[in-house]
Amino acid sequence: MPARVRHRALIVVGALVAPLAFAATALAGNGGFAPLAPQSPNAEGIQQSYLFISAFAFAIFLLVEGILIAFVIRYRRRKRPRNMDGAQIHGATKLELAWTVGPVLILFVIAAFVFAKLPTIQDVPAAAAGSENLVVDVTGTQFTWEFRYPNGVVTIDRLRAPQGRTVELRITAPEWDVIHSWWIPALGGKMDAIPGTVNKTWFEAERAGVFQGQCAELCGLYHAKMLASVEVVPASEFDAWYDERRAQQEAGTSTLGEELYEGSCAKCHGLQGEGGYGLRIAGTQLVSDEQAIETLLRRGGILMPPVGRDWGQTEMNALTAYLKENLGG
Ligand SMILES: [Cu+2]
Repeated sequence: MPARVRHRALIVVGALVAPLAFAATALAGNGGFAPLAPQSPNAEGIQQSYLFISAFAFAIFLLVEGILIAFVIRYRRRKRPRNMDGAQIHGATKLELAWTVGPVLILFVIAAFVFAKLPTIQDVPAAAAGSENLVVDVTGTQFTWEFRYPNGVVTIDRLRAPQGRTVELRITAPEWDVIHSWWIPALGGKMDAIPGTVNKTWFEAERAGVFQGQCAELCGLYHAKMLASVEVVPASEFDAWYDERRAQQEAGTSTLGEELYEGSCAKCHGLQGEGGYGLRIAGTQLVSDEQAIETLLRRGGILMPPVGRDWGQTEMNALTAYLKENLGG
């Protein structure tokens, strides 16, 4: 083999082997290429579509690569001089028809399957007689998820939900914010949180547990910290918590202040207010001045977004009390 050819061959082999070597790490890192085990009917519909399409993709991959390898071997140069063309082949009507009609049929079958699944994925199921869907307003703000329940309960970054009951999510972002995307893979597909628009999605968790997710639309500096989780608990436990949390919120004894601090403030200012991307706030005069804090949260600062612009007085009071108690001078 001439040196130049050998050199090229090495590069080609290297380029082929490297992805194989990294594939194992990638596989170990994300737990596999398949979606998480679905825990809600809409997530099941998504997984079935994923597997259905993957079966075709895998079969086509095997077919194409198999033929490619067979042809490379069958029609290799052998003793023909390097500068001489191989045999020219023209026309194979049946074959050409087959490779045109085949893909069209495959695409048709895939489209039909996905359209048949779409209602299960998209449409919020009607509530059974005697029960109601739980409707939660979800707002994505740089870099926090806020959940607002019909009875006024507010939670941050973690949505609590009853097992076996349909939870309808109305997802949006404030007018002054950017686009985010709600995504808890085990409980369904992504849904964009767009300023000024309300998008709907839903889930009905089949078992209790905590399901993790994360903002799926690059939304700024701390996009990666915009995590979300759904904690599914048995329905009776949920009902008890729901009423208790409301009472606590009204009495000012809930953990809302802490949740707001960790969700909205700590990502930039540090868990102890020690500073990070944002300024150090621990021990400053500001944190003990409710009025100044409220003004700052509602209007924003030079680099700080107005994270509290749309907060109610409950949230504002919860946060100012938390700040004063925990980070005050
Ligand atoms: Cu985001």
